[in-house]
Amino acid sequence: MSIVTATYRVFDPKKDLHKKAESIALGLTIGSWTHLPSLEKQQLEKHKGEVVEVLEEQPTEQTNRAFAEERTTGLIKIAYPAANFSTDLPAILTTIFGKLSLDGEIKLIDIELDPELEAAFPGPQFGIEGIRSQLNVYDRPLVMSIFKGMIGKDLSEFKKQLKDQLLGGVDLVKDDEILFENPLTPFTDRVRAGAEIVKEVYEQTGEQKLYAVNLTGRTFELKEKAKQAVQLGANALLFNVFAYGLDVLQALAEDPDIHVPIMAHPAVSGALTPSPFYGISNKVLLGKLLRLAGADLVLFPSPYGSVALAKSETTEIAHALTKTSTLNKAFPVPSAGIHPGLTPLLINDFGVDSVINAGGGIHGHPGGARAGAKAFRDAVAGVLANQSLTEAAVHSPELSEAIHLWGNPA
Ligand code: 1AE
Repeated sequence: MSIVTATYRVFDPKKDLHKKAESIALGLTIGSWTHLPSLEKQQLEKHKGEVVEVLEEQPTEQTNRAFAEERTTGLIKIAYPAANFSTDLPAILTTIFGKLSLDGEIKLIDIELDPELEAAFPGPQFGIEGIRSQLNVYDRPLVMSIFKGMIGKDLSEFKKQLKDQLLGGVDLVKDDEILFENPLTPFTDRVRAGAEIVKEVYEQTGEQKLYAVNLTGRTFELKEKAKQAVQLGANALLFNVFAYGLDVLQALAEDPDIHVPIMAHPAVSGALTPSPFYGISNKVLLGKLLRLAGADLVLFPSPYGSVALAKSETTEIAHALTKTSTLNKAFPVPSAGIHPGLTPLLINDFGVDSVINAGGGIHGHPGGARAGAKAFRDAVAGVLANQSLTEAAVHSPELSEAIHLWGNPA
């Protein structure tokens, strides 16, 4: 029988984790068990949630400070039969963490879908392998940059920024997630101009590039808009998935007419993940669920920049996106406040199968975006050649300037 298993961290004022686990397992499935007549028990057996494991933990200082009275802290793991839900993420999430999430003192730490259930989800359509083969880049982390300061600017600025970033050597460029439909750079104009420039750059350099246009607007218009974009030459999409919902991402990823990589932005996810006491772990939300729903590239805060996550969390996200499974692997894209000096740390943490992504760290380069992009490429090449950044900078004035400006924390 197909199942989903959920692991929660609980903070139990009644100090009985087994009882708590049993009440969740039954409360989220058949309601009650002990007093049922045996015929009903037989009928409901296949719908009953099962407590798989209960593990008491030492409460941390933080836990002791957060609650007025003493709590028993621990992990409880519950298996939910797939007979209870339809095969879609809204049904699964509502089953395992619907009303339960309102408790406010329980955090969803992990989920596991058995292989049969996992196979019902699309996963990344291109993933790491597919994107590498589109770009013809196999042996290094990809470098990506973000349009910056585009609000209030017109298409000539868009074209200039895109060209500079691509000619500097980045592999992918994404729209800023806060750039929506607007009269100065309308969606379709960005797509057309983006496709033209990607072609020009290919003709000039022989390098294939991806430009991810921000797919925005009302939910029920997104599919048509994405299809139109693909017809006009879009070769990637950026999607603010948590402003819409995971199932919307899945619907886009599954559509054969939207056959381009989809980049998931973490905007809004911070409303669900940061508390240790409630919400959903980053590993589940940005890792497992985004991969299941079909994100090819996943942006998340790195441990180092302007908005940072703990390294243990970023490692878990990256692992969830790339561990062996029936689904394609998604590219981890540690982001936010990234500059060339962080390249050794990022490659050390996330390996070659990752994307180094920067906005301010490219556009803020004293030599402009083209020099900023070149500084990143030279930093990557240096790290892969086992050089320190200082050594790599000897033959790269762009990297040298970047280190001078932002530092070399490695
Ligand atoms: C975690 C998302 C990062 C992002 O989208 C973004 O725009 C970063 O910009 P910079 O690199 O911090 O300037």
